[in-house]
Amino acid sequence: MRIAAADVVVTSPTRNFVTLKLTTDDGVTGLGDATLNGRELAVAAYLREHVAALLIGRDPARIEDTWQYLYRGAYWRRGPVTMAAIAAVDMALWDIKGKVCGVPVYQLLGGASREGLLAYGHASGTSFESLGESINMHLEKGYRAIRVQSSIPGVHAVYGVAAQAQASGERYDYEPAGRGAAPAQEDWDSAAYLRHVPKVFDYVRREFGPELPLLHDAHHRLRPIEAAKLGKSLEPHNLFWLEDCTPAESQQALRLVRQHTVTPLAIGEVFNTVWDFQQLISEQLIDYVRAASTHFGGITPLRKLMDFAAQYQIRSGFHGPTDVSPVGLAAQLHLGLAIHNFGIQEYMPHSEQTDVVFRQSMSFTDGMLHPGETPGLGVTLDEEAAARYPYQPAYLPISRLKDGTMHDW
Ligand code: GCO
Ligand code: MG
Repeated sequence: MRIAAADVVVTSPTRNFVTLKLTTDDGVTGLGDATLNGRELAVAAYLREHVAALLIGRDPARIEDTWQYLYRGAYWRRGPVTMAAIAAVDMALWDIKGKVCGVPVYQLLGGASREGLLAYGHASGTSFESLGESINMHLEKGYRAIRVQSSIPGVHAVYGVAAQAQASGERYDYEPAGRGAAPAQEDWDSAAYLRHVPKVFDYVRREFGPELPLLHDAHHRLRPIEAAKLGKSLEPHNLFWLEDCTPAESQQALRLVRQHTVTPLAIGEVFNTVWDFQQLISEQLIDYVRAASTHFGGITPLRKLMDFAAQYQIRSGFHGPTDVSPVGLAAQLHLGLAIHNFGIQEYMPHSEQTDVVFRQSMSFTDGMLHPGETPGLGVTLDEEAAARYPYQPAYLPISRLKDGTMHDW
């Protein structure tokens, strides 16, 4: 069996997705996610112009060798564009192998280690009251773990606080920037944030009790000493994790945070290779790995990362925003089901339009995700539906301090 075609599909059913479709000479197809939010067409071009032709004629069964061929063979390693492109190839090859063998991909990865995957949903509010409503809505939908984000007095627009749709109970597809030719601008004030967040968790624990697993995302905005202070101030509230408390480039920053707090730490949604995690894992500076299969080179390297992390009792908390496509989500559901050191899976349901373009075998029941039993990854792409939603420029927001200084978003 040989790879006969490699096609890149860009579609925008409420948000942009880049999908690689590989077809073998026997007519078996495999899908891979190559979506890089706000820089989508760079990965589409990388695949179309530099990878597609290299794949034609290769044996689709050789997943590891193809991964190494694209990673080592390019000379220019790592980085989000390269690794999202390689991820798409890797996922598509696992999808093909599953279909050829007639089993879901998790069976190829060692079989299920659990019945389902604990998922967390995104609750948010502009006031304590609306936050409480949002948490209740998630509990009613079955979520057993909840990420809590809140507006901050004095800050105009804050990361992670959803617009109207969520509060009214509709399905929402969190697109903070919206579409447009340039990024929207938000503002930021770390001191105001550090004063307010402990009050938010005082409220949530008072209303919802001590047992509900709660998570919070600081979205790379704090300096190490500020992050340490936040972690310490949230200790009485027993968080499941504090996410991305400092910009992720500096692994050393986490040493300082760790010295001061026992609040569990999660990091790595913007990481691309094991090297970004090396110090964090070997020095046990984090508790959860936030990588996404889509931005980390696919299932093959993420599996290796999790085996490395397992030696240090570090668990998975794979990145699952709506900008990871249903194909990328499926890839990490199969992996999460198979590995021993699964922790939790982020879950933001995709929009209805997205669910029409990508049909999924996965299920969400009583707060637990399962990839389903369809051979391969369990996602099919409706190309006619995809063609109805052409690419639209969309950017994540940028963030500036009150004096105009650019800040981390
Ligand atoms: C999360 C993330 C996302 C990112 C988004 C950027 O924890 O889910 O922080 O919401 O902001 O993936 O493209
Ligand atoms: Mg995050």
